[in-house]
Amino acid sequence: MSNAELNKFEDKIARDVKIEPRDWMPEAYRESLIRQISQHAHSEIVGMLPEANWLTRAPSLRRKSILMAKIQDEAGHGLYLYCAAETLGAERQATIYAMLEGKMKYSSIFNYPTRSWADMGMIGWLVDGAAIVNQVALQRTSYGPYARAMVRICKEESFHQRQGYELLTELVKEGNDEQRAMVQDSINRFWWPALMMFGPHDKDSTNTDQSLEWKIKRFGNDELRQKFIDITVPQAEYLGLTIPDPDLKWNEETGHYDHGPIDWQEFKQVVRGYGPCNKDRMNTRRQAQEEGKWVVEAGLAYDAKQRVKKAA
Ligand code: FAQ
Repeated sequence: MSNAELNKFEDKIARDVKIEPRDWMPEAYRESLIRQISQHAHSEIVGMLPEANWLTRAPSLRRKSILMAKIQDEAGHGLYLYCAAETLGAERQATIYAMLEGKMKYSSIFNYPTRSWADMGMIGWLVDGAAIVNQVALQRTSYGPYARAMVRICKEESFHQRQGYELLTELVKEGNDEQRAMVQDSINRFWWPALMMFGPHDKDSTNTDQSLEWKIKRFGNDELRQKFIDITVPQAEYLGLTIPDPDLKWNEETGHYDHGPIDWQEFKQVVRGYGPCNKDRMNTRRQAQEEGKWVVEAGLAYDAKQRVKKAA
């Protein structure tokens, strides 16, 4: 590395000029991006599983079509993100195997079970809602291919969030007491895991300071989590739901909601692989990888043949 290269990189970061695949970049910047983008891609793919659990039990054709479209969108998001990681030199299959071998993470939220139909609305409203808050900020991330992938992903996530909220609105406003109780039970289970999606408090975060400096992340974990809470509480009130946090209250002075302590022990357990569904999720993904091997091999063989043709 020459000083001139580093200066050029730092100057681009300072001026908010995107870093592109052929630009020189510090090795640690490249590695941190591969880590975050791959983790994000894995989350989109594993994230299809909790919803797929309810596809065959959707209560109407309309709901089934919406859910199916949403799950397919998540697959697409995974693909854009694997492509973005490839521009940094991360070979896709190797990245996928790293996740299947437990060497790479995916979002903690997808290790929780979906026990009722209300969970389909809750995932759209809370999980996609949390994902959007994070991803809107990532549209301004410093790495070009990641930022551009986020623009399209955010548009689709926005539809996901809305369909979730609409589903829940119908259940609580037009449903019976049992259906309202089902929605309350769902938020009781998903509220805290949704807050954990934003990662540990900044003071305990390993990557935040450096990622902020490089503008990979544009905000810290706590600021984004707070933003999500501030947006979501009034929406919960409209639905007539009680957020399962007795310490949650509006703070006139700060202009934000105060919230109770997050159970970081639970978060660590889930991230280490001991959440309610970790084993199940990994087994399903491993089986899918094994059964889909021939498709990958056929795709790669076709690609190789095309390259030979082009070169001839
Ligand atoms: N789960 O130092 P930090 C979606 C790890 S997409 C598991 O603060 P960082 C769409 C973290 O990796 C949801 N691990 O980390 C959808 C690090 O370990 P490492 C995914 C977590 O990267 C909806 C360690 O803890 N979104 O939902 C989690 O600076 C519905 C210390 O943390 C993204 O990935 C966690 N929740 O900040 C799909 C967005 N949090 O890697 C289907 C992009 C932290 O050093 C259905 N990612 N860790 O070994 C990001 O913005 C960041 O990576 C954060 C974490 C904010 C998630």
